[in-house]
Amino acid sequence: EMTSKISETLQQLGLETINNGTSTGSNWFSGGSAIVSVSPVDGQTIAQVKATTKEDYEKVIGTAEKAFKEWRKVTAPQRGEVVRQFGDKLRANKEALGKLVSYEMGKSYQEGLGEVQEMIDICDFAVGLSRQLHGLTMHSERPGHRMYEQWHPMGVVGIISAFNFPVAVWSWNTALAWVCGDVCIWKPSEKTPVVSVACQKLIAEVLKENNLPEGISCLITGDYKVGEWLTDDKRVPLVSATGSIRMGKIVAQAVAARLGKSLLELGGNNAIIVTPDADIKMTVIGAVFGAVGTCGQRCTSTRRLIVHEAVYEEVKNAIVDAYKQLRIGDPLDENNHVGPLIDKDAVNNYLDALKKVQEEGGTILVEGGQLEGNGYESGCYVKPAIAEAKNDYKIVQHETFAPILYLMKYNGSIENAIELQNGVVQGLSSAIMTNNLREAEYFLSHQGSDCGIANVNIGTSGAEIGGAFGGEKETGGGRESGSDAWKVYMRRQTNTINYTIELPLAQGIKFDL
Ligand code: UN1
Repeated sequence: EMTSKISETLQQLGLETINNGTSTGSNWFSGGSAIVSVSPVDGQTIAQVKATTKEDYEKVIGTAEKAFKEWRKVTAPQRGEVVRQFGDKLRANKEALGKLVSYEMGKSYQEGLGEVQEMIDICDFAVGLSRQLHGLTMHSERPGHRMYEQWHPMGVVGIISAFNFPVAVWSWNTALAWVCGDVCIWKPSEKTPVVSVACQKLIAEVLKENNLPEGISCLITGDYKVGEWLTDDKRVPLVSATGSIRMGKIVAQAVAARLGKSLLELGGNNAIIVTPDADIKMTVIGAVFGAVGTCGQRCTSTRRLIVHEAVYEEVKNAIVDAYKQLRIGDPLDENNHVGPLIDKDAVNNYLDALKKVQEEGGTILVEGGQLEGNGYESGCYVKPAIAEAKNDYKIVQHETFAPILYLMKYNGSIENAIELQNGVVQGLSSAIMTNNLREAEYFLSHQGSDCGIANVNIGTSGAEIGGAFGGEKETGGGRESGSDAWKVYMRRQTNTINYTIELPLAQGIKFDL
């Protein structure tokens, strides 16, 4: 049954009948077992969504393949127009969707709205892109020949997304894939199925209003097994996956085994380097938001603070003081800074990490722990913690998806800080706080940060959609969202046209008949 807190929101999103499976925007979800969505905010059941069966999956794939044949005939700017309309639907439903994201995932209402804003922004970006999917023209080595390249749609794109950005990451993929002429099958996290049904419903409305096939946007739900159907499926030329390194390695191998393409956005272990020339006030805001925002559950969350010895005590005291101000509680209450973790497993991982850092020799600076009592009934609320630790501790090398910040010291020059910062298997986001031009430029140079994202005087999280988002090493190498990330959703074709009555061969080869 629905809780009073969210029933109005579900109604606004047209999901009042979600529990009998009729409001998914598709009628394939018949046979599967129920996935129960429980809010980490108050432990209440939001709704049940039926899992996709293998039979359902075959229907979905068939529908998607058929839709692709239609969709690729629609011109790219016209596809952009459909994405523009989807952006408008999101604008009209921003508050309701943002609230549902907040309630189902546990991030603050502000962040829920911010997530929907990212969706709107990527739609706008994709609309512009729909007239700019251009290739290059080359000079042929043969006389009377013209050579150029064009980008064609790829087909069915599989999208596996994580609970932490339950709707935005889907939209970064779909908005681009759609203008590129692809159709999408989305496998959201089984921890956040209701928001995915809400999104599917909105796009299904847009497609219907435009007399376009529903299969342009498909939703499948369930656990990793449902994801495996996608990764193993030759009919899915591209699989975009966001999640843990462990999951990414499985996806990458399965997709590679059939020589498909994958786009991976996996774990981060993001650090801020704080130099002697850092603005301490800015550092505190950037580091605290980076470490505790979204309860430490962003890929870009700040995990490590690498502080120069000259400012170490000052920075340490300022951050510890700032943590005293943090209000933890219901994320829908705008007075709170930190909401819950996604579920009790996440709480256990967090507690385990705190234990491990101490076993390895770390010192707790800000005590963590699970919160109990009034307002914390879901069992998912924890205290953001800080530990002094060494970079080579096993637990520091590991991404714990929780608000734990590791503080470490560096001596001497910026090179030493960069060695620590790069000394992890992940390579997503990084930042330096400095007013020293030499240090900033060194950090950004080829000798500097090895991450996909490198920032100066801002934190590690909060990347804008206009840039390419993703990272190196075990982060998986994929790039989503802005810049030229669209290219991964298309296939490149090189075309050479001979407009003479001769047939000269390339490389000057003579072949006389
Ligand atoms: C993620 O955590 O998966 O940069 C994505 C940020 C957001 C996206 C994070 N714009 O923090």
